[in-house]
Amino acid sequence: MAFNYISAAEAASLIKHGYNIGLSGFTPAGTAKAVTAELAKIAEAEHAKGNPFQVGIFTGASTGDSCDGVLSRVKAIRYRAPYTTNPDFRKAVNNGEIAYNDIHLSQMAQEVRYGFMGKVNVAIIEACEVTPDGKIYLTAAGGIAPTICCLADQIIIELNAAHSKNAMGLHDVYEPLDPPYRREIPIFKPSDRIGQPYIQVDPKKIVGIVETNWPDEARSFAAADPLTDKIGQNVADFLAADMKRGIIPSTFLPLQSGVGNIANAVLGALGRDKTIPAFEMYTEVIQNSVIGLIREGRVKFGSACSLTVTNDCLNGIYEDMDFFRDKLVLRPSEISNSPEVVRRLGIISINTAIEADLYGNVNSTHIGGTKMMNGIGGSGDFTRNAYISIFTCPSVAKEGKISAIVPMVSHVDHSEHDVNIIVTEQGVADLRGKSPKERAQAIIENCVHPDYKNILWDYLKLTDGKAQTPHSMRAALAMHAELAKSGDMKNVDWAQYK
Ligand code: 0RQ
Repeated sequence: MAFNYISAAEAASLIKHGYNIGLSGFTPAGTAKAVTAELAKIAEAEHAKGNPFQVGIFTGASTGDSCDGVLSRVKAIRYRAPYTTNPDFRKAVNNGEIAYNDIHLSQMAQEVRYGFMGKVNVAIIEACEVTPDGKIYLTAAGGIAPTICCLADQIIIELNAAHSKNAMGLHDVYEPLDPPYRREIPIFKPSDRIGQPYIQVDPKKIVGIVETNWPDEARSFAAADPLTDKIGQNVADFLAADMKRGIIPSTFLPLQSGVGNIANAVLGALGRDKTIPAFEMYTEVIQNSVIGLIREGRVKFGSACSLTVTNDCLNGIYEDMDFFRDKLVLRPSEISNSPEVVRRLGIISINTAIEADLYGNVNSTHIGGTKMMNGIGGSGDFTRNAYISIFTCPSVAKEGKISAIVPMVSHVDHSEHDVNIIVTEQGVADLRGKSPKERAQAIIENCVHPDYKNILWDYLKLTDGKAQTPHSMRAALAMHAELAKSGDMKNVDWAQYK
């Protein structure tokens, strides 16, 4: 079939007020860019005429500025799910301008299929190749692309020359059946391939192809610093010790690691620790550090949803595809993050907390209990089902005015039942096999910053010390209240709660 080649502006004009649009991509990797940037211009023009213009966005994870950024600045987003990292989007959500549904990334595709979020009108898919018989070859991420291609009335392809056609073959596209027909997802090791390297669609649904040359909008990383290096080293030392004790098999287990500078530092430290054998990753994002470790032979295989790497790193992969072809696979997010597969493979999960409490509950999403930061991402998919679940964070934030360890978290994303290990630059609290009271001791002794140790011991003295989970209900959020009042948690005065 001969396709209709159109401009990004013509493609955007197919999208009407009230539509739900489905986007390829996962993190800024593989996300459509040109059509959403044009859509923002249409929304702005319509608003200037006094007309409403807003859409719903369904995607894999965060996107780049050319989607969440431009669209939130012109107030063109009514609804969005799931995870996002864009500062302008965050501002709009916390101003009450956008209905934001922060769900586990593994659940996004199936919740769209189940009809929980409404119809997908148009899918915008970034591809490195599309064939006349409707085979779409994705770029740097799997995301929810297979599902939205299947559900959408119309598909727009962004054929992006910034992604080499060498990306063809990177993907393993597989979509499970819905209950009651679902079967096991037959992945038994990270390198197993179970699907096709492309998405097959009816070519008649492809209403236009937009040719672009627009690199991914991935963030670059801050250089490692002594704090993130120390956290990374603590994680590596803990894992090496657990392997020595026989808790982790001597062949090691596949790792999942979140995004950001701490995750990069953790992987750097694991790569350097030669007592840990070369390992595999079954994860959602592959960052620069993993690519370096694959080249060095320290990571044997990487299964992920996206290559969330800098553009020079991505081009290096494309150029070296003969080397990487049997060492990397990209999957849709419902497979890369599948709880079933995570539990089966025995993944060691490593994610970042905003704050943790004395009993091991973790907040990954909210500041001060009410304001959204980014979202839960895939951290819950992995944590709940991991062989060992680890959370890392610096012991203090904002020049020491905030303790990351608090009596009670202001919002719960990962409950005490799921969190095994907490790591700060101060040390490692091993919560496995411990009662809540034992966990509190381990966390204060090993993870809390020296400035806050006595404050937290004194908090426990306000409780009866006997209950299953000792708390003073009046004082449990007093450190947060003090931060809001004076700007420094250290000023908390327990005397008023005695
Ligand atoms: O503030 O931006 O003003 O400097 O929070 O914190 O230390 O820079 O760390 O960028 O790794 O983000 C949990 C948000 C950490 C992230 C979170 C302030 C701090 C700073 C950011 P500034 P850092 P990071 C993989 C798995 C959830 C999803 C997930 C995240 C800013 O890792 O979104 O894990 N995770 N997904 O100063 C107030 C506190 C604070 C605080 C830190 N206790 N109170 N502010 N900050 N602690 C990804 C995917 O799923 C795709």
